[in-house]
Amino acid sequence: MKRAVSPGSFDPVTNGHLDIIDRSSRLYDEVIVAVLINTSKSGLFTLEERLDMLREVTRPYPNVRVESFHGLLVDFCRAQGAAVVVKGLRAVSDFDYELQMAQMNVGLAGVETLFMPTNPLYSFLSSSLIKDVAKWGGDVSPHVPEVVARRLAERLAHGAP
Ligand code: COD
Repeated sequence: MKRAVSPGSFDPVTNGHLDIIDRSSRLYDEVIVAVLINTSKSGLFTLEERLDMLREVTRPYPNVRVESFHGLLVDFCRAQGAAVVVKGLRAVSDFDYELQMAQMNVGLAGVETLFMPTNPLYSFLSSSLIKDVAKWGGDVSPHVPEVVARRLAERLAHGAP
């Protein structure tokens, strides 16, 4: 079975992430969306909330499963039997750091990275931009799944930073 991991913080998942997950699901038998448990950085959404949103938006994909991980991504890949990580590339600015991580991951464990060019419709999207726009009352509904737009509105209405 050809299995790939699509990792990230997903705080929250955007249409850009979802596009990469959708396209990966056509290339691999199974795609594991892996949410990093980052104890040193608190996000807008808790880990459980991110997992919930991801599980809801990936429900139409029978070969996509959502998990969390901590520590090294390559250890998670090894434990899951995945030899490939899929990453979306938005711009040259993404490339420098992504290349370093990809080379490190090959060196550490022979885990390869497939870089998928972003869909031009979503090339400007990031979770932080979405949170910033939503925080100031901008309409993010064209850029995120419906469940995310709803949760953002609820969270920000309750006074989160
Ligand atoms: N279009 C296309 N792709 C996109 C878009 C978009 N609009 N937005 C995001 N993406 C893709 C990118 O590939 C990105 O890498 C991925 O989605 C996730 O994005 P984020 O912002 O949710 O997540 P990041 O960048 O914070 O995630 C970083 C990781 C968790 C993948 C990384 O830190 C990691 O692997 N950490 C584990 C620790 C580790 O192994 N460290 C050593 C690395 S060598």
